[in-house]
Amino acid sequence: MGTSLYSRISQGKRLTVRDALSLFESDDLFALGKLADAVAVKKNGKKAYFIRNHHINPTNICINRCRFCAFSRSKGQEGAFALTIRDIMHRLRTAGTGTGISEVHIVGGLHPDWPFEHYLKILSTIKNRFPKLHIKAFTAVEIDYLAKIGGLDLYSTLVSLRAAGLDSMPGGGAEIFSPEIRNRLCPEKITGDRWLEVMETAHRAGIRTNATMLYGHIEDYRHRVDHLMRLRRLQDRTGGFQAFIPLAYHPRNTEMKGGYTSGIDDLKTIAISRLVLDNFDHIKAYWIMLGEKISQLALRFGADDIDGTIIEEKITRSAGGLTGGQMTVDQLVHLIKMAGRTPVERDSYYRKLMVYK
Ligand code: V47
Ligand code: SF4
Repeated sequence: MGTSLYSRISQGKRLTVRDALSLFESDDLFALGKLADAVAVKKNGKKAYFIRNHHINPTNICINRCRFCAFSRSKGQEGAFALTIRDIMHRLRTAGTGTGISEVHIVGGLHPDWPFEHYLKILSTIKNRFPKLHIKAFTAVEIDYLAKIGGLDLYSTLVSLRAAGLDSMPGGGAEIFSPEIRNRLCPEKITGDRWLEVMETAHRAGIRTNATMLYGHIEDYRHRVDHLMRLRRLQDRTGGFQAFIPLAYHPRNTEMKGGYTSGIDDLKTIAISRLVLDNFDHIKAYWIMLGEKISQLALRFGADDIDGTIIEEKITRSAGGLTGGQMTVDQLVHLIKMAGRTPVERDSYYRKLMVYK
């Protein structure tokens, strides 16, 4: 890394496309980590956040069948599943017992037969039974689909979902925005521009969301930088994103094959995200995809959040995730403390629930 870039970053100057590319091309991982760590500490102190959460995937039946997705199935195919609302409630009751989860994260496939009302019913049934549970549900891809099947515009779709119980939205489905890569990864999926439009509309409707980037497959650094810049531009306009989560590609059981990402690339991507996305408060090192040890290191390379207890995660596991599906609060607290950070249990809006000294 050149000295002028180093000093510009230290002074908090906004990175250009060219700067970001040269960071990706640099081998100076330690300098990069130090810069990103300084930004993270400036934004969030020495805190590292986690949440008690539970994931529910209502169905893996999906009309899109993205090439990197090992989770989805076609209707009638072996391994296809669709939970009833009773099943969902049963899972929530068991997950909530004794663990005190504060958030449920619901994402799934685009089911060919479920009507819009079914999604409203999922939300309202959960909300009626667990009024304090925060519902983070449906990626921008699902919201676009719900608007289509419900025959409403995006804004009205989001308002109806919110009235039924939706509190915020996760960041999935972003993949890589650039059409040349996206068309090869997931030709059936909404475009990058449409993903951004859904998020912009959600932010305008007062719904906070996250953003992700799937990396380590067929893209190159230019595409990652383009992706980050588009997110930064939208965030400048709306301020509605809470956290950015780089998602490391997992190749097992997918049509695309390829290898796992390297730990070096994972840390680099976390650090550069922290530096480029100067208008995002939080960078999340999603431990279930990065593995426990890399996510721990990531807490010293720019990340300030490692997601949560996550009981029953299926998307990563279907694609060869190397970690188990659950960590206890004690394990998360230990992992964070060993990284030299203060564990803070948060709610879905990053308000502190408990600080573990
Ligand atoms: O949209 C699918 C990705 C996403 C694979 O917002 C894969 O807090 C790697 O978005 N290898 C879902 N990734 C997960 C997601 C997420 C996770 C945790 C927290 C939040 C949040 C969001 O997983 C999908 C897709 O981009 N994905 N297949 C795969 N083989
Ligand atoms: Fe369907 Fe999402 Fe998997 Fe694509 S990534 S096939 S949209 S479940």
